Amino acid sequence: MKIIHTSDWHLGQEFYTYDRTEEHEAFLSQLRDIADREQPDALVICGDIYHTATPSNSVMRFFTDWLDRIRQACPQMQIIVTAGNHDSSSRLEITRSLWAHLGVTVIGRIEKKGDRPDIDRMLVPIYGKDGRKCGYVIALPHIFPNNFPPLEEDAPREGRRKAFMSAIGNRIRELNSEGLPVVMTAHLAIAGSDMSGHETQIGGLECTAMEEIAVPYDYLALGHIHFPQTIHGGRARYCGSPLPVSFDEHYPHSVSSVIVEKDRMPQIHTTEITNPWPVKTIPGHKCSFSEAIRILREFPAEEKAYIRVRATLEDVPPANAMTSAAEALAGKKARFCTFKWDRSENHASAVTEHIDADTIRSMSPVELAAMYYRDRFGTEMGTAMRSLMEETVRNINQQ
Ligand SMILES: [Mn+2]
Repeated sequence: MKIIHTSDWHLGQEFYTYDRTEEHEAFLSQLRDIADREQPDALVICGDIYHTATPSNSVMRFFTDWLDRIRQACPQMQIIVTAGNHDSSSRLEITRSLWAHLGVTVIGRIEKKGDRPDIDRMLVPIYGKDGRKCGYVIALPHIFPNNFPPLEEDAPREGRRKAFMSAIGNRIRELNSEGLPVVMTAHLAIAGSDMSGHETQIGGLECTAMEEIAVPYDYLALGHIHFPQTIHGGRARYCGSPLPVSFDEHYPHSVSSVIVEKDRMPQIHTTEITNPWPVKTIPGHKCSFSEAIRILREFPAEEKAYIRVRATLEDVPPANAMTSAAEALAGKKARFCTFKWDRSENHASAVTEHIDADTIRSMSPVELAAMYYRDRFGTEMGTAMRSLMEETVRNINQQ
């Protein structure tokens, strides 16, 4: 069985207020060409189709139109779409029954059949070009670790994920009497993976141990972590996001094609995606603010790029920082986005220098966050961020 494995499209993402349709279009037309050239049996899209749970009408239409174009490039290919943590699981399923007529299986969430979770709905038989069954895809969407449905009433929360995984394992063993290859999808963070480029640390409860996915799969197609990597001795892989979602994802992005055979190592090859608007941090070395602006002025006028300006912060950011950067790029194609401030050696961190446990106790969580923000980014936390923090604190207190 041959599959194309992709995830983390983040359609509808605005990058520092810039619209990314041009890049998403460039990616999807490359994906269409790959499907056309490789004619795989299945395409698995492992979560984070959209960047937000409420994508706009035009973004949803964009997805629909492109998924259909990709399908037409390889009509016998089955397409499996699962929800990621960024997607609304129920919104994704709105068009599920229509897509089913076109060989597209959409799984946003785990549904119930009677009083038990419907596991069979997630087990998708795949048919090859000769019309014969050539494997299975177990389409597991993103589920928060504590939200796995119980198999039996009153089953304790902590054990539910494990019980659910072994129920999937048992069912696929039962179904797959022919011994066909099995691909499983998941959108989660496997403990010990390389999380380079992710702004926030993923850890603790949010990580899943590899052994917890006790399902007899031949290839585990993962989404969630954007840095592409093969793990678990070659049997599991994060295909990575096809485009950078943040400035720290400045590595090659690709989609993976995988040949999966029973009891054999998957054969993986990747196709790099050409991005019309790469992310660039300028300059690539530490320097003063004025030096950074001087280098920015030399940026080629015709080059398309999202620009993050890197400069050393002596104290607080210069008042004219944004205007200086915008002026340095005036008349050029490049899009100025933000700054990355390096701390000067002699600039002490407010948090590490001036704070002790008693001070922390006397501060509200929001004040503490505001101080951290000031220290980390050299500027005040905005009102929107501040009210979001306050709302979060209120929610936590209520719970
Ligand atoms: Mn993602």
